[in-house]
Amino acid sequence: MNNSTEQQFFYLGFDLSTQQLKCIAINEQLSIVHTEFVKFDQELPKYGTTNGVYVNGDEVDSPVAMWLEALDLVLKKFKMNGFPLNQVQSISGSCHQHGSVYWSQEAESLLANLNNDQRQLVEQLGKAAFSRQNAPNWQDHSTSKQCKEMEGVVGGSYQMSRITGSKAHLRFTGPQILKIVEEEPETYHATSSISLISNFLSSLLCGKLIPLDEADVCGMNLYDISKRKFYQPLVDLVNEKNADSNDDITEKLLGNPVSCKEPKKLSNICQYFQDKYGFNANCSIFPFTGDNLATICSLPLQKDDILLSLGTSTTVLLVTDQYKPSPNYHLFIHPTIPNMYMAMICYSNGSLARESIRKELSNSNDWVDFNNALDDTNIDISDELGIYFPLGEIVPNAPSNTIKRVKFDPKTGNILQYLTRFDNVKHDVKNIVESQALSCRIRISRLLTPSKPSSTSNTEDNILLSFDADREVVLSEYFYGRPNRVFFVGGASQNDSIVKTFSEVLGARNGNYRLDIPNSCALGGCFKAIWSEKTLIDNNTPSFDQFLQETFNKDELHEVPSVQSEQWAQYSKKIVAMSQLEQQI
Ligand code: XUL
Repeated sequence: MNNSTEQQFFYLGFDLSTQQLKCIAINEQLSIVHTEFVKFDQELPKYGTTNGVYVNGDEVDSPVAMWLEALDLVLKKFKMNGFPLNQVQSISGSCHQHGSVYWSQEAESLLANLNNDQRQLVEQLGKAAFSRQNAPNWQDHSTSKQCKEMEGVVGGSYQMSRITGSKAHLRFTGPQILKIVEEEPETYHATSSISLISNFLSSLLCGKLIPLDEADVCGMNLYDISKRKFYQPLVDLVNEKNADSNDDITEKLLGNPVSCKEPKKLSNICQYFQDKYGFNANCSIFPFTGDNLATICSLPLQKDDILLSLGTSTTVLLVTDQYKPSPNYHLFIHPTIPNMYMAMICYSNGSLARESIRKELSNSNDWVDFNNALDDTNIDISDELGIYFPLGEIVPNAPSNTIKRVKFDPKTGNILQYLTRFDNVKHDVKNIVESQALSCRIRISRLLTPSKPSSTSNTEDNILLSFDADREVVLSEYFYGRPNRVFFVGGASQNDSIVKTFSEVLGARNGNYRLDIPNSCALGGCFKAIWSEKTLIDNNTPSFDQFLQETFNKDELHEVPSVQSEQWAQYSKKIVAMSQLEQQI
């Protein structure tokens, strides 16, 4: 140990993603002091995974044993590189969402008896601790039948989203478990407990089975978010399908999840990790959560703040206190701020769609021509709208190669004409970025704190829209909400013109920022670990968002230049047209 690390306290954040296990250590100032990772395909080749998974038709899963090996390996790297694990005060982390691990009847005693007898985790738990050796992965899409069965019980997609925060999704854990009940009854019967990946990892560190995390449980389609308990008719469905035994799914899920209302220490790190890696016996383990949920913990995000990832796909994460579910997005309980939720919208089309227009515009490999067109105020698209989905889209649900261009009446928003081309590809440049941003704005606006309509917005309260397939929403609900701040991350967040357009359409009141957070999931785990530990020691520790606000290094945030957020009102005119266009898909 060198002088600089002497007497200091550290906090670890794990990130078990599909392709690697990463672990980061931070100090009291929230600075990263050490990082280690294990890449599954490259460093554990004997499992023969590709990008961390096995793909078999529409089934996608990962070997649980590989994750056990990765946990030992990543900690071994910390130790070999001389990191003082005995100075780690607390640990939390994140894992990819929706995957499920099936523990055997022996799991509990095997976990309780883990010891440093030279054998690795994989040798001590091995096959015996699991009734199913592979964990279904979020990329699995083999559960259409189960999604239909589950939505049949609750009365459709809107009802499902109202109760569980999301409509039924193929990757969600409820449909995945139901499929195992139906297709692998022996496996299900041999299963003592089922965990998400998040409480699988915390169970290993605690040496005992840990219940689900209440934020991550919202990715299962089983939890009634308003009532904060499993939704009985869905529980009954799973139990009834398993007619051969009296197994109760809620018992297998280890009862009530661990509440996120206040930090809850799960236990100290178990003896195995103390003996093998030198962890302090008092090192606390706090609940692990899902990767997207940890991402919002990596920044001082407050109510109405948005984290917008402009990557190959587009992902919107929003902190909200409005529980207004819709089949268009997901709502999860916030992992660290009581009475808040995280909304998530996942689009499949992002940078690839923009790139295809860029290629139509010019042969150049850079974005100069594209950006010049986007910034050109002489190109008027105020009565035009275009949507561009070269890939099949999630919201709105659309097959691949859905591309539509229209002219509409700017006074009413009514579509006047469908076009095969605009006069010039430059119009497509402006339309693609604008419509991508507008789609985000429309879908988040009902979740933002409602405010008075701006004087320029021409609201027609009696016009009804139906973005939400099962019910209609008053148009004005889409006009009033404006984000507090928008934080842009991902590849295109470096493009001034794209980010400026998104910022103007979204109309944040208190600034638009961009930043680089390559370690967001693991960092979210670190921040949760340090804040939880401090709150338990000192009751006066500020709330999670205040704590980060005070401690976060502001130098990492870069303000987006020259945004005119008052442009926001003019885009309201396009909302009716967008609604009509989407309904034609
Ligand atoms: C979210 C989702 C993915 C996984 C893997 O619903 O399926 O983001 O969490 O990252």
